[in-house]
Amino acid sequence: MNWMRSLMLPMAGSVHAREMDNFYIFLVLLTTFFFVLVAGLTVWSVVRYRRRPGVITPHITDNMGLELTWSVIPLLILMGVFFWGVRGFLGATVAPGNSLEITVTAKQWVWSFEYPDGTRTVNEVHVPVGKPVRFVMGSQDVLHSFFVPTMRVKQDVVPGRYTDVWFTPDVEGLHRVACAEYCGKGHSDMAAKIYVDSQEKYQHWLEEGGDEWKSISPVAFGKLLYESKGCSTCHTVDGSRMAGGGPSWKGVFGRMEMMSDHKQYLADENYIRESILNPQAKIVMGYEPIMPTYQGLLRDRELNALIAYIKSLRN
Ligand code: HEC
Ligand SMILES: [Cu+2]
Repeated sequence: MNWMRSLMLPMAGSVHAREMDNFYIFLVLLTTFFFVLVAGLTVWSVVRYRRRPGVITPHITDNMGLELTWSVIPLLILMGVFFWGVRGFLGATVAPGNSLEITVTAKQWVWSFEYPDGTRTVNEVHVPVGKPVRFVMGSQDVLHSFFVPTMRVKQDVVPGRYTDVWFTPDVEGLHRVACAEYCGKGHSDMAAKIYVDSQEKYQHWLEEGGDEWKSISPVAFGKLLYESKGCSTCHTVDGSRMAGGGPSWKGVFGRMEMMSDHKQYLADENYIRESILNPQAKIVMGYEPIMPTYQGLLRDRELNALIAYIKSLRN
């Protein structure tokens, strides 16, 4: 059956994909069998009962046994097909609880991806082999469709609501995403790459982080991190003080900061870095020591971007 698979279908990248293929090939074989059977019997009857001089064709009006046979056998087969289909459909609908969740945002004409730790990528996403991954998807403009041929999944991406797909990739390497819903003139360019990585490669990629920082300035990247890493829940950037939060970042950089122990420090790069990685070391006068440490949660590149952003708010 493998030759049929490779003849008719693209490579299968998950257990689900192979199950769908088996189902598909079964349906092709089943319908071929019945096509040949019915067409063959028709031709045979035409020949067998053709008009011949002196031969009277028997006049048969019904045959209970035959009618039951051709009703009951197809009924049983179709019920089997139905339950096989439902099983596959339900399996494809509900993602396992331990899935890696990746948020997908579609907009004309790019796919952007966001990981649980806030790492963001554009048109490229890495997933570990053998682990279920669930894509939670939304659109910022029109209808798109997330289609991964090798995983045999395709799902509309709709503005104003979330849809999802999931699969457990088990073939390492490059898989492709295409938009399968015509969405404007750049539709055919709306493609992304899914890299299914070994555990080590995936870990390495996670440490490296996404690629978004490559395309924007450190200040713009810092501003994104300000929102995605939760700083914005405690710090404003317009000079106002957030209730129960920390000092506004506006004007902090380069200023002499008074600590709760009445010592003063210049807020330079090192001070900011320490404030983020070890917030309890120096507590700004008038504030509670509630800031969590970001040690191990931010990459150096991200720290630098945050510092650049805070610097840009100097005045
Ligand atoms: C739960 C609230 C909270 C969150 C979240 C938070 N901070 Fe803070 N932050 C504070 C508080 C309160 C202070 C002042 C007390 C202190 O110095 O620890 C502070 C102080 C600072 C300072 C020193 C400010 C000054 O005026 O000297 C910097 C810089 C800073 N935070 C950066 C960050 C960054 C970057 C993030 C996100 C990665 C972040 N904070 C997330 C509460 C928070
Ligand atoms: Cu599209």
